[in-house]
Amino acid sequence: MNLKNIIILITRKLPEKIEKKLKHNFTVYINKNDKKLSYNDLKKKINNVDILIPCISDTIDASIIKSGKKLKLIANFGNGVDNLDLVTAKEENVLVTNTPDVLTEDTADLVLTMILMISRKVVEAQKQLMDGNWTGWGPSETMGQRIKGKIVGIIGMGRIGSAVAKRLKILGVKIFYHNRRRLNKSQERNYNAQYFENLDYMISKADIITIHCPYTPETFHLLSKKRLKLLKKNCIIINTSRGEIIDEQAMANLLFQKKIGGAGLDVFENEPQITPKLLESDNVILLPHISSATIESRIAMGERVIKNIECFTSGKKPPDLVNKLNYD
Ligand code: 8YV
Repeated sequence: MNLKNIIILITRKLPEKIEKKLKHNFTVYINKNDKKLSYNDLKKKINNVDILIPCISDTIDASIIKSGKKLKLIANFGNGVDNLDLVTAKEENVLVTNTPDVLTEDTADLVLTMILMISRKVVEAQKQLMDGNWTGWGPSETMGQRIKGKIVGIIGMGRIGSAVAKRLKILGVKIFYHNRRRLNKSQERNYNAQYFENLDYMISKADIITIHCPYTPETFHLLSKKRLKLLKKNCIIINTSRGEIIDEQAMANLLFQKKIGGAGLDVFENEPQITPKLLESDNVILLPHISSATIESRIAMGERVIKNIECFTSGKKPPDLVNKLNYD
């Protein structure tokens, strides 16, 4: 097969090195200035494309997939695939791959960064100084909370949840976790982690809660308005997974009323929109979905996309298949 006959559409600007590698072998439509394609543009552009490389910022729904008359593979540039209609992809015989592993450590680092910054009120303290309001040391100035001995509840103990647990163990916290399946004894020992089947109970005991489950119809508003009421008054919520897993409005109200301790959020329910009350709340860190934004991670994600495409075009099973289709 002449690979140059294979047409690839990359919806966003990827690292130069990755685009160059793809262009070397295939016919590639790139997005030079990274302007997000409108829904209708994407629908038109996908028409004669064999392989689509989308990102989280693209909604690849049934209508888009069906417009890709020649579409055979969606090689998602990202780990989460909640932006894709997997059911339609399967019906239309379109394979889907993602980029697991390569962004685990960077995401876990950002979780730890937010836990430490919020517990020690770093943003608030810096603001006081930068605003020119620091009058000198005082024994009761900007007091945070000690991390050691605190209970951290991890929701979702997959790759990223486990990488977070590994880092937290060094800080001497107690690790509780809730997961679809329980880890084996040696893994639990390794992370010093205690399993809780009952999510309500676990979150009511935790000082910090961090979310690492994927967003699926089952996890939509997993932290619902009702559940959020179970949290301790000082509880800190960290979310680097997907905004839809928490009822953002309910969480914002609790933060604003100081009924919970703080939040570190890298993801939001309706990105790039943010519930206004969050912006008015104290002790929050609000970031624009940057948990995997390192040069190393972006290149590794791109390499993973290339590997999946190369396997597919040479008739081999792509390593990161999300839907198995013909390879079952
Ligand atoms: C990525 C992410 O940056 O991989 C994921 O699931 O949420 C992000 O860290 C994004 O998906 C890129 O498309």
